[in-house]
Amino acid sequence: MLNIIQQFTIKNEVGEIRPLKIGHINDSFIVESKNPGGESYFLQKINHHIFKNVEGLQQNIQIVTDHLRAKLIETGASDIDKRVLQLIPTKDGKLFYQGAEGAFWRVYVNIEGTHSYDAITPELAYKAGEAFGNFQYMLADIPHDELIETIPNFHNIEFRLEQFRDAVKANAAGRLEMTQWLVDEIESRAEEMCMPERLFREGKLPKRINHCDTKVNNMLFDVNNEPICIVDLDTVMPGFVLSDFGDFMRTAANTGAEDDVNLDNIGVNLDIFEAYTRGYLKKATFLTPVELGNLAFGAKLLSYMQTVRFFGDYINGDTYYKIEHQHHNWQRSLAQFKLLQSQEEHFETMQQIVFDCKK
Ligand code: GN1
Ligand code: MG
Repeated sequence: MLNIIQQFTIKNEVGEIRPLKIGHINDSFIVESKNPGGESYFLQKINHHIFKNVEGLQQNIQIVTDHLRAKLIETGASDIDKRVLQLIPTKDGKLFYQGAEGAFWRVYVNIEGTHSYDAITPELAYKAGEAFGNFQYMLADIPHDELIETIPNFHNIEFRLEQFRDAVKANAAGRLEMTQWLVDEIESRAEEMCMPERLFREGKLPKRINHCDTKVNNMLFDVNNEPICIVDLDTVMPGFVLSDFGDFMRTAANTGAEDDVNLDNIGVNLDIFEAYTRGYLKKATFLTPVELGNLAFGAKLLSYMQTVRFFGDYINGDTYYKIEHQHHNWQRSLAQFKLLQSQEEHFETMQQIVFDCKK
């Protein structure tokens, strides 16, 4: 590990290197400085089986962070180094290092004095809504063809359903016998869930630059509990704003955990839903009536999509997400499906909240 970090243009002598237990895809480490108070680093091993074009991925992140930094300078923001991620190049000027064994690595400056949450209060959700709304606003003028789709069709539910149906057909891990009922639940909603893709083809729903992984824990808060930086920029790409709105609700406006083993814990948290919506709409002033009218649908869509993705991975024999135990992907699928059912039950209320927050 020491050999890897030394390939990058870091300023300080390296101290302790600690693995972090975050994310389902990449492996992350904090690299401390040996000198007290010196800059520390966030080292990641990029999962190149999932991000197949690492060069394009890193280029995207550089474009996005440069753009955000320029916007922050323009608006006279303070503490810019805390507000936007900064990639550290290698000694030969590249944005990643490929180790001898084929693994790909990257390094960011670690933003100190910040924390993240897996569960938040309505007060913080309001601030998070403003921050994600502002993030979309700041990225709105990056020309779409400057960014690659780091994972093609990432939040395209038609594509995700195609992959899912292939998994069901192959039944590679022999896990369908006990789980067929959930395949049926997914299929019975498929037509409804593909609505945004149809609206897009009809020219009624635009694509904008999205984060595409607005999990609540991808936002860093400072010591005063103000959102300071949005992290995990791997999937920033054009998509529907419904995705970013929905993914935040999937992870934050849930009374249980993403993989809660006790399904009774799971349900929509309407206070968080309301607070986030209010914050988001304050900043996302660019939304069209069709986007607004479908935000609540976005919450259902992202729970549905995540059910499809976790369950598809379970059927395939766990080839995509990191798991902590044998049936983890099944547990996650059940938890996400339970959230979807609760969102379906409260759909009219969620729609009304969006409508009231817009007034
Ligand atoms: C993955 O690795 P992480 O936690 O940032 C996934 C997201 C899923 C999420 C589910 C590249 O994100 O799309 O929503 O797990 N990222 C990728 O928690 O597939
Ligand atoms: Mg991510």
